[in-house]
Amino acid sequence: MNKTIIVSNRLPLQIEIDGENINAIPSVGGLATGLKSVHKEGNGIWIGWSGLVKEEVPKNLNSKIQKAIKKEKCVGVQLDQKEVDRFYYGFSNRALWPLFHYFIDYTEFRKKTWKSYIQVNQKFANEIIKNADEGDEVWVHDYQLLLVPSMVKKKRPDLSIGFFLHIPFPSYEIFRTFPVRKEILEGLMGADLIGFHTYDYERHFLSSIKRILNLDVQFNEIRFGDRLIKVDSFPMGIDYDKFESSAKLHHDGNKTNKSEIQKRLDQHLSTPGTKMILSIDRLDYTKGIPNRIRAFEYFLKKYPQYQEKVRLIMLAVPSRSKVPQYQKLKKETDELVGRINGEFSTVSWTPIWYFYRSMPFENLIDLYTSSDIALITPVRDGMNLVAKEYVATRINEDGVLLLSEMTGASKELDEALQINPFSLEDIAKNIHLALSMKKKEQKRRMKVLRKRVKRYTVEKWAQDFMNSFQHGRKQLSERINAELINEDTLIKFKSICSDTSKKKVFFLDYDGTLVGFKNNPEDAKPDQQLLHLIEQLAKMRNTEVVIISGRDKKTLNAWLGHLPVSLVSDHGVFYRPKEEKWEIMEVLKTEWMQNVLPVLEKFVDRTPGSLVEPKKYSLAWHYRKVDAELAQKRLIEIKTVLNSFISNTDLTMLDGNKVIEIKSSKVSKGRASSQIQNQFNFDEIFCFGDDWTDEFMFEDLPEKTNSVKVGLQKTKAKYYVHSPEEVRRILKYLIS
Ligand code: GDG
Repeated sequence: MNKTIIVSNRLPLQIEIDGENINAIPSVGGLATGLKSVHKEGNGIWIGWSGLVKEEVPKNLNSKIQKAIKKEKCVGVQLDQKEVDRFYYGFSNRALWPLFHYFIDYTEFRKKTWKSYIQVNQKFANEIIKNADEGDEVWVHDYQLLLVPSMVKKKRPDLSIGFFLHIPFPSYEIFRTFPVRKEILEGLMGADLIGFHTYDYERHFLSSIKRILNLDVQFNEIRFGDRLIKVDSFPMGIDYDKFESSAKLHHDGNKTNKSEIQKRLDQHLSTPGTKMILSIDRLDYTKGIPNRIRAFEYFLKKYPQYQEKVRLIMLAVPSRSKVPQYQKLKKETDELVGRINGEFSTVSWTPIWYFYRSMPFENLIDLYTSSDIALITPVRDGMNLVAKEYVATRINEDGVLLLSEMTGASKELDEALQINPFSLEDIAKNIHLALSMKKKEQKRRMKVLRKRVKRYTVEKWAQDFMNSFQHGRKQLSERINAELINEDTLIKFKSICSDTSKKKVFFLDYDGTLVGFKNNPEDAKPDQQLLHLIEQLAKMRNTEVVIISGRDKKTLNAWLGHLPVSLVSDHGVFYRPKEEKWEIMEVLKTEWMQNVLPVLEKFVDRTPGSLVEPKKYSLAWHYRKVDAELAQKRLIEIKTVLNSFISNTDLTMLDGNKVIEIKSSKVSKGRASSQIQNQFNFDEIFCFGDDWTDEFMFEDLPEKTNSVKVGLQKTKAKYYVHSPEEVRRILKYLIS
């Protein structure tokens, strides 16, 4: 049975060293809960860093620590202090984190940290490769490991790789500023499924893929070489039951055994008419903390009736305190809280209670259940689980959630009061609205919110991702109805070729079959190696080679005319039998071109990067260099316009690889290859092609044909291979 390997920067455990004793204490965080069924209950393993740097671990305890980690079904990736400083604090948290959260000014690109990021990602990849058995599934998490998918896929194409990004993916205009934008995207292209919290992040990512890597995207699938990469959104949820049941327990619990925090909260709430506003986050500049404090100050000034009645409780958990921007934020927050408390406090009231620390889970529940309002104001946040946790603890269906529209959670939590975190006016107005909201309205909203958070939990999220992952694997095997060429097929082909008594023919498409696609059509000129290969093939006893292409005869002549092969140009309009002159295969009318050409030229005027290629018997509109999104739009327009031109004619419109071609429906590679076959009646036929125009050959040639598709699309061919390089390897083997 295949296993799943989960990979994240940090392992879901904490190592405690007590003298010679080592304890690996499992974390109870959301991710660990969501992945429990895949990890501990399945036969999975989790690969990551233990949180201890090499220098901290006494040498004699190393193997003990690894053992303790292994007991938790985990595998440790060891990092030293320099690696943590450069890979984690440096590149991950001083370059990627700010960039992905739209803080371009904070984004520091340094070659040294980038090098370390590559090297540590390779370390993770090596550990995966070491631990993976044939056909395993690998699920990689988050921005610290963006290069891991490709590093693994390169060495182990048998593994299915999923990737989930927990933070936003920024818009193309932000992402394009990053010096290693291309390398980052290429790093992800090893994955088979890429998940984001929201559709917005998905579309930003696809936009960068189209523009920076110039790849083909259809709906939510990226064509990468011969692979299809699926991109989708999976909004992460929480362990709902844990929060709800803790809140119930808190509600029904022993009233005499209250925590210190709860006693303080009760004291404040004991005065009639008093209310509490809560915020919880890591002290991070993405969380909009200074704006929140300023907005609260503005609120107290604008609505003075709430002074001495309303209190803001702010729990800010220390985070990345080694990074200067976080130190600056800490200072700013301290000063703001100090100033406002100094300005507004009275003998019995301080407006802001500020805790700069982390609290035990039970105290979080005290805070959530005692607060009338949760004020969540990030300027950017991938999801924000605090918002969902607040909702889950509101067992009486009261309370109001004020949620920044810049969080991923805002896409799902429609019934929250949504705020623009950059507008103090908007925040203050909504605090006022929340404080004066009737219980009935609070309940109406909270009911809907709770239903959503309860339904889509973290377990459901993990399940959904895994299902989509496995579905993708199944779909791939169904999509390819042809058989991958293996050693047995090669032996069969070879024995056909060795039988000199039989008349054999090779119908070979050119672009995409013998040479890979190039951005510039002229760059696909055959190299010496290819010319030699075709020549040798054509010199085999009793063997004909026919190069059959959509290209014009001038190009074919110039590139391949000197070889002892037959040539078919323009999809089957012209034919040059071996060592003879060009002849016409189909007599075609061309008057229609005068009407269609101006239409295509108009499209060229309006579509930068596109061009018209007038051929002798057809017209082609190329859009390979057009901005991907504009191309999509224009394609719909041009097809509509052209369809009206060609209805009731014998013209047809072919939708090719970044080209639309109008030509007579009397011409096709299928018709041309069949004509040649009928003329010579070959005993054995080989046919290699990669796109839809070659499908006509696969369909029209006799049943006995050994037809080979290059690429993973659905096909009528019997066999398939992955790339033109493989075609060349096969042909080389046949002539050897
Ligand atoms: C990243 C993305 C995305 C907080 N203080 C204490 C404490 N917490 C817990 C909360 C919550 C978690 O930490 C914070 O999660 P968030 O989602 O709000 O934010 P990030 O840490 O920035 O997480 C974020 C998330 O990944 C998941 O994909 O939603 O957008 O930035 O669970 O309860 N827990 C305890 N004591 C505290 O003092 N015990």
